[in-house]
Amino acid sequence: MSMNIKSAQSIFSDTEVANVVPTTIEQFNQLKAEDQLALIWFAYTEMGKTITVAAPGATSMIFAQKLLDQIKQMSPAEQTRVMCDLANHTDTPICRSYSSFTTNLKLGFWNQLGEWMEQGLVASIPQGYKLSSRANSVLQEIENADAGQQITILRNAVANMGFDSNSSGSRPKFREPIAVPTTIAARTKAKIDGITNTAVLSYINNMNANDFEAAVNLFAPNGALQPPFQKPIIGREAILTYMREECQGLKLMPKQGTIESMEEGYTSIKLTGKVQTPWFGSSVGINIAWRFLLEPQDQIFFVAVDLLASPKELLKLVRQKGS
Ligand code: 45D
Repeated sequence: MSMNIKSAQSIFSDTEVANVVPTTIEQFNQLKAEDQLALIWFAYTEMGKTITVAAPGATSMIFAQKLLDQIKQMSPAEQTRVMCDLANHTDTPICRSYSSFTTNLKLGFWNQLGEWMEQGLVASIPQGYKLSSRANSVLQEIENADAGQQITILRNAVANMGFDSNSSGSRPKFREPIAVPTTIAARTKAKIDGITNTAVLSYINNMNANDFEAAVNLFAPNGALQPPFQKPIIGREAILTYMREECQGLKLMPKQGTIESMEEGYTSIKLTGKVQTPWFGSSVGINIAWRFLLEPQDQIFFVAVDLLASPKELLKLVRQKGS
């Protein structure tokens, strides 16, 4: 049997991922817009007690500034309307512009609105707003999740909003300024218990240096990267575009790994550890597994990044044969 993406996806298949993320998002999407906005508001302000959101890169925010200023000028009723439109995926010019933003820009946009709501410059959630009982149980589930899962849920909720005229989702994105890779001398070198494989170590080191071209060159030409709860992104060019949009300033901290020989000279490697996002820095460590499938010449044929169900999963490396 030769390797394909489907067989690659099933390596280390006992890895337990945080299903709380897709299930709460699905329930969240069923709520009415007012409940969605209030729920995020409650979740966000409660989390704010324990974590400080890093200010987004000022340069990128220029792309959202026009829209933000436009909203700031509106009456409170119009402001509430725009926010509901975003949650409802209504076809409006603002919802279309929002959909053309990268995920980070969407987060920066809401982060600014949130600050303005707090300062009373933009319409806030009405005092004493009562969530429906369904919304309350979704909020409860989010509160029970770990911090890495919580911020992933918030991020996905924000990413889904707006109106996308192109249902395939492959719309042109605003180009964000591309970060300059860290100078060679200043780069960190990952140390991962149990792993000496150069391709995997180089992947981690290049990602941590924002050197996405070098990271992508480690992939086979038809290689694939599968982000948490997403379909695989296939081919070097698509992966590079994705990395430039989604991976700037990430800190990958794999701690341990295990390696297995596969048929036809392939190798599979699983790493577990933490990832930090520039949004929350060291205050949130997201529990992650990387599942690599390497070709005989060690090019990356496939890597899945999984959000782990619990910290227990960090230690579950050796595959239980026959289970
Ligand atoms: O609606 O190796 C208000 C890959 C109320 C690549 C609000 C990766 C109203 C390969 C509060 C105003 C990327 C896959 C809204 C690795 C309202 C690779 C605002 C993994 C919306 C390792 C809400 C990377 C706000 C990972 C402002 C796992 C919410 C990265 C803000 C994970 C939420 C990054 C923020 C995550 C969430 C970032 C800023 C989970 C950020 C989350």
